[in-house]
Amino acid sequence: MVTTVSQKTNSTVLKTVPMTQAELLKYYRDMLLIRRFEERSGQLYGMGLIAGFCHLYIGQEAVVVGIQAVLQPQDTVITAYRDHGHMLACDMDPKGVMAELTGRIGGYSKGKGGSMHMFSREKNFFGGHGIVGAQVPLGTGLAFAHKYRGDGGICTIYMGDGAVNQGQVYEAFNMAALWKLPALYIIENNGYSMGTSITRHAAGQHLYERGIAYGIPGEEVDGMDVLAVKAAAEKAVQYVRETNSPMILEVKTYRYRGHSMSDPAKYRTKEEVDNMRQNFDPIERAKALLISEFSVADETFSSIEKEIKEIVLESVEFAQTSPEPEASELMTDILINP
Ligand SMILES: Cc1ncc(C[n+]2csc(CCOP(=O)(O)OP(=O)(O)O)c2C)c(N)n1
Ligand SMILES: [Mg+2]
Repeated sequence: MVTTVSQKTNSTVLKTVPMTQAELLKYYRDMLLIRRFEERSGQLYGMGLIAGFCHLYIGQEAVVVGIQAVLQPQDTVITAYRDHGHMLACDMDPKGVMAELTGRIGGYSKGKGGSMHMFSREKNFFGGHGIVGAQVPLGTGLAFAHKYRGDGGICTIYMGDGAVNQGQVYEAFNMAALWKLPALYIIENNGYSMGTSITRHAAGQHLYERGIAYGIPGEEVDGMDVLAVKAAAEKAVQYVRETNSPMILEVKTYRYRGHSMSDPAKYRTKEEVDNMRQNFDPIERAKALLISEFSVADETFSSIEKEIKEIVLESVEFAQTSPEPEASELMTDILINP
C-alpha cells in the first residue's frame, strides 16, 4: 500500500512523499548496513588490519541509498575514494569489500587495490578513484558507451564538493552536453574538501548551477533525508534517460568522521558535528518516520540490527581468513607498456 506522509523533517525540497513501509524499511536497512560496515572498518584500521588510505562514509549514507534505489541494472556507477558505501549500495558483497580493505586475495581487486580502488564489472561499479575529479571524465566516457551501444543505461557519476573545482570536470560537462550523453552528475556536498570548508574553496555556493554555461540543468536536495534524495533522483534519472542528456544533482550532506583516518579535525567545531548527528542523522530520521507513520515495532529494528551485525561480522571473518596475495600477483592485473 502506498501512503503519502507529511515530511517531519526539514527537507528543502519535499512537503509530501509517497512511499510504502517496505520501501522505507529497505532504505533504513541499507543505510544501517553502510553505517555498521564503516564503523567496523574504522575499528579494523585502528587495530592495524587495514593499511593505507581509508575514507569513511558515515553520515552520508542517505545519498547513495536514495540514488541507487532508482537506478536500473544496466546503469553504471563511478565515484571517488569515499567509496565503500557506494559498493554496498551497488549490491557488492561486503565480504569482498572488507577483504579488499584488509589487502586479501578474496577482495574485489585481489587485495591489491585497497579502499580506493575496487571494481565490480558484474555490478557495473567502475571504482573507486583517488585522483580528485578524475572519475568525472571516466564516467562521461561510460555515458558515451551507453549511448554508443544504445543499451538504455545511464552513468551515475559521484563527486565531492572539492572535486567541482577541478578543470577536467568542466571539460567533461562540455562534452556531455555537446554530445548529449546520459550522464547524471551527483555532487555530494559535505561542506568540506579535506579541511577546507566550501565557503573558503568555492566561488558561488550553489554547486548545482555549475553546468549553466553548458545548458546542463541542476537541482539541489537535502542529502540527510533519504526520501528527498530518492524523489529528486527519480526525477533526475528520468530526465537523463528520456532526453539522453546530462544533469547535475547537488546533494547537501555531512560527514561525521574525519576526511581520512588521520585528520586533526581543527577546521570545524565539535558542536557543529554534534548538531548534525543529533538533529539530522539520516538513519534516525528514517527510523522516526517508520515509527510515526507505520508504527514499526522495536523488535523489527532489533532484528535488522542483528542481521546486519552478522553480515558485518562474517565479512570480517572472511577478510581475516582470506590469504594475502602471493608475490607472483605483483605484476598481474596492471597495464604494462610493451
Ligand atoms: C588531483 C588531486 N588533488 C588533490 C588531492 C588530495 N585530496 C584528496 S581528497 C581531497 C579533497 C576532496 O574533497 P571533496 O571532493 O569534497 O570530497 P570528500 O573528501 O569531501 O568526499 C584532496 C584535495 C588528490 N587526491 N587529487
Ligand atoms: Mg567534500
